[in-house]
Amino acid sequence: MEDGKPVWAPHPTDGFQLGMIVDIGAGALTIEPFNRKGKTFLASMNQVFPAEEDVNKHMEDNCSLMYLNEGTLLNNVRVRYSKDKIYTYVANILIAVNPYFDIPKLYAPETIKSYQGRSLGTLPPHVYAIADKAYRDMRVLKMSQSIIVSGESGAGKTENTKFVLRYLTTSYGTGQDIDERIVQANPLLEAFGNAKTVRNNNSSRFGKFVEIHFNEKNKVVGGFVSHYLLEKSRICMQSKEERNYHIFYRLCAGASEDIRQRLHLDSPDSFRYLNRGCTRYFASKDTDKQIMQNRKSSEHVKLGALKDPLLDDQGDFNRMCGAMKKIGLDDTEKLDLFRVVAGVLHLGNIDFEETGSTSGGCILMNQSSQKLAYCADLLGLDQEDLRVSLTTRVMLTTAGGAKGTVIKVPLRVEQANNARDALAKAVYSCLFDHVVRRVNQCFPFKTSSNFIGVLDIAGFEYFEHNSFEQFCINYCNEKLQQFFNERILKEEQELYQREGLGVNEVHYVDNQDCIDLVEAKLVGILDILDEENRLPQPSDHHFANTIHSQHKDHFRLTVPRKSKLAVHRNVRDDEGFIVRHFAGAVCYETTQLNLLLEKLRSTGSSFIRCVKPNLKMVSHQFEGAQILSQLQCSGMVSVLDLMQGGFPSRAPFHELYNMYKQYMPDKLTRLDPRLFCKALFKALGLNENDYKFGLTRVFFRPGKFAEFDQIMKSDPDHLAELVKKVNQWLV
Ligand code: AOV
Ligand code: MG
Repeated sequence: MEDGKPVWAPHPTDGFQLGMIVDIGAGALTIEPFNRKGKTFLASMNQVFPAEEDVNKHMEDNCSLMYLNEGTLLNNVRVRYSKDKIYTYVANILIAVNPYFDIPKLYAPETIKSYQGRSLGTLPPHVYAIADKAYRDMRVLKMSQSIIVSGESGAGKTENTKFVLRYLTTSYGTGQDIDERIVQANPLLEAFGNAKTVRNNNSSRFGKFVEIHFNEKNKVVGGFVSHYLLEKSRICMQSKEERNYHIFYRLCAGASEDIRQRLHLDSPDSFRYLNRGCTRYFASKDTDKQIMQNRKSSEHVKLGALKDPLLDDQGDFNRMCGAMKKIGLDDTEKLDLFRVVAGVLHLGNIDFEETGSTSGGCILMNQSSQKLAYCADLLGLDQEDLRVSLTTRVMLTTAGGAKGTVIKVPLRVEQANNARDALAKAVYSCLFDHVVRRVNQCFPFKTSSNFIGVLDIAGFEYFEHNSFEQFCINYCNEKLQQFFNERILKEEQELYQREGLGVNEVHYVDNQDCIDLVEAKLVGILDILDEENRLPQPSDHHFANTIHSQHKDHFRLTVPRKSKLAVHRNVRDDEGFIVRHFAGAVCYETTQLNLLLEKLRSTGSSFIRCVKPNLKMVSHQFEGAQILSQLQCSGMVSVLDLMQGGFPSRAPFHELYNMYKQYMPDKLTRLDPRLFCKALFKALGLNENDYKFGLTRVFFRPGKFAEFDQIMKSDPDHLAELVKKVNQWLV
């Protein structure tokens, strides 16, 4: 970097601004922004990056730029986004910016056709190109593949996952039912596992790995869905302006009169599990009186005030029923699912009151007997059993010696409330397991040769209050980040080795210490939590203290994730982060995660990094600073560092040969592709530091392939000049 050259310097909201270095100090640079002449500011050396000469130029593969750094990456993605080009490669990794509107033809059937069998990079970047690469790799290498889709909440993971599934089943299916079923399973899974959150109106509250299985002829034979970490707390309680799972509202809004009566449904307002999310969809200026009036208006009487104007619960209900039919669920099965959903709602409406007797304990409040009756009926339980289990707890006494006797201890109101909520969560999560199991029966397969799996898990999350569930999600993401580092780095290294390039090892930021903090035996957070749960009187405070005393001065503990995003957004310290609501099922979940990673490790992998362009969830708005955070968090910036020091552009000899032979003299084209390239490069007098010859391809330093390509495709006069040069060299 030098005086007078354009640079990218930090900007608080845009991420970077274009400027010029006007002075170089000991640790800082003085920058003059291009659009505010004379208004200089200081920036530290490591925050300023060289800019491309033409900042309006954009590249399909970011590695074709001359300078690979976070400034040029952000700018490239920005320029492309402004032209509705939402996909960009960084070598083989796909960046996908959520456009928040339907880009015409982007996913049309003819677009699907055009990507079939085409190598990555021959057509504009697309999620279809990644899907096709996975398919071709599977076929050629005879090895299962995985596509890992990541990004923060609302970045577009689930949508891109669906595009991959649609692409593969359309392109390589057999045209039978199975293809459509794999696609149609999604609306059903989303109905039971997605909800409106403040970050995404259709947020997946579970992770999934969808495998499409292929036979020896590489045709689709079936599918399999595994699911991870359904968020259970949402079933009983939602944060402000969030909702419970879609299915509850859809059922209330869309069920036929007959079903409504059989399930005793009412508007969502009348159910505790739906009306506590404080979800009032009225403008904040509305007075309470207006809100009450709105509530009384006919629409609200019919659908309930919890109707979200952005969501079409009734239409979605019909679409969901359509999907259920397509995957082969009949009306009885459908009604059975709805019974359980309604049962959970009625369960939530059961209230308790003190008995007033000396023995303590509680009884059902007056109106609750009816709710209990509904619930028992819908869930197929005995009313009395249900009442007893909600108001008492079973204890095994060892008094009197030999065998323990079972006694029933009455519960206090607060304990009974907890028992009710725990039961609701258990029932709903069993229901969700059942839905996934049932979906899997819709696309069975006897044998399969290989599969392509698509992983879509909830993205890294931070809320004002982060519970155990956020902790699990973030831990999951941390593990995947490690896998990403491992893969990209390892593959890059292996390729250099295979091609005999003799390049030094590449280094990257490792997050093993963060993972150890969570999962180390005995001293890891999960083991400490497990221990705490076994204590007769577990407490938040004791748990937090143990963690802090075990990990004094652990830098990950003051900042939970070593990500600029977390620092940026003032994520609270680890104590608050972890201890707030802790609940069981720890060991189980970490085992459902290790299996997944084992599976991923045994496959070839591709990565899609989704990016959320703005917090308002609107189209055509590029909030640079927060996009930059996402690119940093997803490891893309580290990848650029790696590429900048390596040889990011590469082209097989035969490809170069085919591309340029038409311009070259016969004498040259008679050589085999490798020699052809060698001769051509020598003749052109290319700088030997800019490229390296491997066994099968040429590797270029950042930006050098673009330069070379430009020389080759320049005007005819210049080309004639080149050919003359080559001829001379050949003599
Ligand atoms: P997520 O899966 O990454 O969030 P989604 O895939 O649900 O995010 O995307 C959020 C919303 O963005 C969708 O409902 C669409 O409205 C819009 N969207 C995303 N991708 C596209 C696209 N390619 N074209 C048009 N609109 C799009 V989360 O599940 O909350 O982490 O856990
Ligand atoms: Mg999602």
